[in-house]
Amino acid sequence: MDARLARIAPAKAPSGNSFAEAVVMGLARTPKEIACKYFYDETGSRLFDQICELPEYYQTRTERALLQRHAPEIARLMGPEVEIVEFGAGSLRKVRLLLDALKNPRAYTPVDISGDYLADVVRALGADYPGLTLRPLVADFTLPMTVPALAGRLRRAGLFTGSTIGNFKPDVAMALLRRMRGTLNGGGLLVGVDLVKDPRRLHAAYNDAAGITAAFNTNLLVRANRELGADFDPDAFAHYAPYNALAHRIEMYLVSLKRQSVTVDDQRFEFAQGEPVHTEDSRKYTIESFREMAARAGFSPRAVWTDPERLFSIHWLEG
Ligand code: AVJ
Repeated sequence: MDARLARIAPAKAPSGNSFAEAVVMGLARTPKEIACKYFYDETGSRLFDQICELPEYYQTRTERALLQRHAPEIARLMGPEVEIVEFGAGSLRKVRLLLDALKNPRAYTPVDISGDYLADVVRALGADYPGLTLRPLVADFTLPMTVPALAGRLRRAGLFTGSTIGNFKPDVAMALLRRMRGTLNGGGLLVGVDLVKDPRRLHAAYNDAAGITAAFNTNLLVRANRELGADFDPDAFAHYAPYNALAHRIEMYLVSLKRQSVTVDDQRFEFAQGEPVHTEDSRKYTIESFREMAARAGFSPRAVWTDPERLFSIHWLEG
């Protein structure tokens, strides 16, 4: 390990059995559910990167283009000498667009639940930005957490991209934004938000022809088999992801294709033919509905950028 990486603050690992608990408790419920944050083991993180490249998944490329186009203005709003704190950092590809535009960025603190993956991508970023203090934190940002100040008590700017906010129920999303506002100590937050649109476009984005989203969804079962010794037959479950136009959300399920029983952690779970396991909601907002929620969370919504087709939006919220 080189000197710069050695200065990284010790990573806080999430508790070891949380996935086991989530599966066992989620399958005991009616309807059955497994929280979407468990998609992101290393395989899941890599499948998600493949989703981002799909022709149907317009979100990532639209957001990236918006970031690229407006980076100079965003950099001005964030100001010089900042510490960037990114919630759910993923592949770290988007932050580069900002780092290249920011005036003398001092530190970067990516927070992600996928520890091995984070270590990998941080190593690659460090090689390209020598002189930037890197502080990866392996943590579940949906839980309360403290991000200790770095030397120099740097001003913070937050990054919360990819429309990850859409995974949370509105009241939970608001509480999460409120907590992020606390973490940022008065600094602003840049949030990427997917917009309400033609339901056919949304449906296609979660039902891609190549079947990558289906593999991403089913990977939850593969992960349970590998990590928990469960005996799911992944082929006996179908990926099902309809758009609920009334509730403005994609709902993702794994549907049991037959009557079957599965054992996880010495517990048996019965599945009826056609019984769904709810694995994700991906809510879509209007520009106005998101700004309203951000304001209720204590932020002052300022600039907002969108593409000509109004597929996606990026919001600058002042702390
Ligand atoms: C990372 C939560 C924003 O909801 O679009 C992609 C995850 N799920 N395809 C989304 C996802 C299926 C993605 N988020």
